[in-house]
Amino acid sequence: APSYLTEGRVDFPGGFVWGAATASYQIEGAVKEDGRGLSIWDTFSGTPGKVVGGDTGEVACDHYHRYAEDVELMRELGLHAYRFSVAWPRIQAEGAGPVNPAGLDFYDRLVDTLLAGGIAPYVTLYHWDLPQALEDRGGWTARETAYRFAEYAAAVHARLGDRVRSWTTLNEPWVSAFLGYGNGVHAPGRTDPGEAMRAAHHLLLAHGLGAQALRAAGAEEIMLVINSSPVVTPAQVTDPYAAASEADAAAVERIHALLTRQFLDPALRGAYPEEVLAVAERHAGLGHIHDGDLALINQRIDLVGINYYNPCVVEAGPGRPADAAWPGSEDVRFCPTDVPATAMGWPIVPTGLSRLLLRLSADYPEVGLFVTENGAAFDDVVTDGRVHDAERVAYYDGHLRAVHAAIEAGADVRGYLAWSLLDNFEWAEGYRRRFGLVYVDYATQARILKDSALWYADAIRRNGLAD
Ligand code: GBH
Repeated sequence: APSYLTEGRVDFPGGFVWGAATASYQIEGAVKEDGRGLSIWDTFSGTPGKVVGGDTGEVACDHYHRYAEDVELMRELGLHAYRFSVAWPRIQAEGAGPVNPAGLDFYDRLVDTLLAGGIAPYVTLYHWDLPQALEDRGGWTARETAYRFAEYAAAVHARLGDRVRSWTTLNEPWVSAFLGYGNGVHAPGRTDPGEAMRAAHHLLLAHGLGAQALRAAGAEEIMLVINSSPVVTPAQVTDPYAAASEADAAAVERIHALLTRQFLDPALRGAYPEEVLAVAERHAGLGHIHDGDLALINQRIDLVGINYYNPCVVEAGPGRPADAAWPGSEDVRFCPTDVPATAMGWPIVPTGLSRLLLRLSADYPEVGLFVTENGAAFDDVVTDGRVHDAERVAYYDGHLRAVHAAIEAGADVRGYLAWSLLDNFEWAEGYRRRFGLVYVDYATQARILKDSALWYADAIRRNGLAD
């Protein structure tokens, strides 16, 4: 067995929340139904050369029509919670103005079906499908988009707030800003470091204004979800306690500031890290940061959601930024590692999740943590109607042990959501990358519970891991 598998039985604290997550554009399909408008991902995936195989979300898992069957699978697995996102263009086709009741009806039905099955809905308001009409007016580089987001958030809460207690404003604003406007790997596919820095600020503003609107409407639990990674030197990938040179330690802290503190310091403390302000000033000036913005961004929230897949491995290394997604990373080299990796090429390092949770709980003790995504793509094959995904079982086992270790060491981690419930549209990678607990045969839309799903159901039932 790989060395990252620790042994022995572990029990999670009582009340620990177990679940799974998805996102609207990745699973729903039905992109033209019931008055849905276009999103930037319809445009982007419809542009040749942007997504592997020319795949789009037009049909995806057809969840829009099959949601009841999918909730039934969640019940079989015993999920406590299901995190899904609302497609903004279903609610406001053009991202502004009167709401589309038919779009809200879908989420209304979904929420009722979940509650009838004893599953708590965790609603994410923005998981990357910006209405194209807003992108045409500047998208996240435009300040106005933040105000439109707050109106949209209030509209969704007005319909679902009587039954949904947990609300997430944004999923992974770093990805929206730096892959969407920095290296152009995601929609809208723009490539300008100044635009990326502006987008990051307007996303934070949208979070603050949205959280304020949700709180005013009586939302019980408000969360910001970030993609985060522990930033480590190559030696620390396998030896978490390896010492780092002063230069390497500086590279580590710079990348940690760009990836994680850029979002959590404003949201939780009302201030940008100095080095992030310097990068913004260099690429965008500071005119987009208005007086009072940081106070608006710094709303009281209940939880920070952490999406973790792999550590970020760096060392000091003068040069130009290796990737346009990382303005401010001059003098940092991103390093390859030789530990086993998933089909995405992402190194498998469960101890990275303990390291990350412990650092965040030390740095931001005022807020609770929740693992809102963790999971892996492997090349699944169906044999006799089964999927024997032992590597994914090992991945989940290792990472859940890492979460448990962090809790034992004092981190306040309230729950864990597997990414993903279903195989789905993996953004720029299309359908070839499968992250699901449930296999989707796209030709027939048949669902097959993978071995990892059965294993996960067992972990949920015992609130822990067996020997
Ligand atoms: C999540 O994004 C998404 O929320 C989800 O929709 C998606 O399906 C899932 O993960 C799996 O991809 O070091 O510059 O190369 C994960 C986003 C992917 C962000 C890897 C950082 C590497 C950045 N992360 N990525 S870089």
